[in-house]
Amino acid sequence: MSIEKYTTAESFKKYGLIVIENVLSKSEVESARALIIRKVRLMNDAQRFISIREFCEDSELLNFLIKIQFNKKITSKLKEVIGENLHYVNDVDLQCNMFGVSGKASGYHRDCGSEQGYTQNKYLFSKDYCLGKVGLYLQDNTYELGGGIDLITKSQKDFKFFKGNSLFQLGYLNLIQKVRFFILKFTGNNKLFPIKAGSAVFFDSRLIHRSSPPHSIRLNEKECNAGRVDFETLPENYSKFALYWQAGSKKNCHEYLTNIMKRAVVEEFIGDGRKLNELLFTEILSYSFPDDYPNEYKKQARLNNLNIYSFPKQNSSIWKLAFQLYKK
Ligand SMILES: O=C(O)CCC(=O)C(=O)O
Repeated sequence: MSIEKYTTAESFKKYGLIVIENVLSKSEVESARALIIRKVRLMNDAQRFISIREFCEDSELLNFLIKIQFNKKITSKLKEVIGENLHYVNDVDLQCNMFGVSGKASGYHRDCGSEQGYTQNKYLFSKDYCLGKVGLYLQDNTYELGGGIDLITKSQKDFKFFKGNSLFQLGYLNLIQKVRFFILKFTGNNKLFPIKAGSAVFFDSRLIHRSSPPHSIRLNEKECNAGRVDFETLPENYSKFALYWQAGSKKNCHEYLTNIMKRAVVEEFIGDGRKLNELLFTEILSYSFPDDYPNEYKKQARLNNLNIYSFPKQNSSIWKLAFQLYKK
C-alpha cells in the first residue's frame, strides 16, 4: 500500500487520517528508543504506559515530548487540517509493547467515546466535528511484529448528520457498524497501515482502528488485551513504542475532556480500571494548563503558538485529590 495519498491535508476529511512522514530522523528514533527502553526497565510489570505525570516529572521524557509535540512538521500539518483553532488535549500516553487485539472484533474499535455509548455524544455526528489522535511511532509497522495500527479508512463517515435526526443517526451507525465488523472478521488481518519509524499519523477519533498484531509472536490472553509484553517475549530491538495524544478544535477538545470525566468515574472508580489500578483519566484531569506544567513546556507552547486545552485549576484540584486517594 502506498501512503503517498494520505499525506495531504485533504486526506483527513476524505479518508479520516493524515500521515506526517519523517518527523524524526533515524538517529533520533534510535536515541528515543534507547531512552524509553531504559525507562521501561525500571517499570513494574503491570505498567503499560508512560503518562503525563511522568513526562512532567522526568526531564529526559519531557524533552522527548517537547521534541515531538512541538515538532514543526507535526504542528504545521495539524494546523493545515484544523486551522489556528488547533488545541492539544494532553492525555499523553506512550504505549510500551502493548497490543489490543482481543474480543469479538479482535481489537477493532473507535476512540471517540464509544466506550460509554454514542447516544449522549451528539457532537460526534456534527458536520464540523474535528478531533483526532496523533500517534508517533518508533518502529516500522510490519505484519510479523506489528508496531503501528490497522486502519479502516473512511469509517469516520459512519457518523452521518441526517439533519440532526438522532434516530437516523444511530440507526445508520449501528447498522453499518455491524456490517463493518462482520466483514472485518474475514478481512481484518489485511488492514495494516505501513507507517515507518519516526513518522506520525493523525486520525479522526471516529475511525475504526486497532493495534497491528505481531503475527510472529504468540501472545497470551492478558497480552492480547493490551497488557505489556515483556522484553523476553519481544526483545528490546523489536519492541513497540508509540506516543499518542489528542488534537482538535477547542469545542471538540472540551467535549472530549467532558467524556474523559465520565470515563474516569465509570471505568476508574467503579469499573475495570480499579482492577488494573490504572488512573489514566483521573491523572489527565488532574493536570491543568499552565499551572501544572513545567516551565520549559509552557515556554515551548508559547513559542510555538500552541494551545493546550484543559479544565480550569479549581476543577483539576478535585481530580488531584481523587488521584492521591485512589492511587495505591
Ligand atoms: O496499539 C496501538 O498503537 C493502537 C492504540 C489504540 O488503538 C488506542 O490507543 O486507541
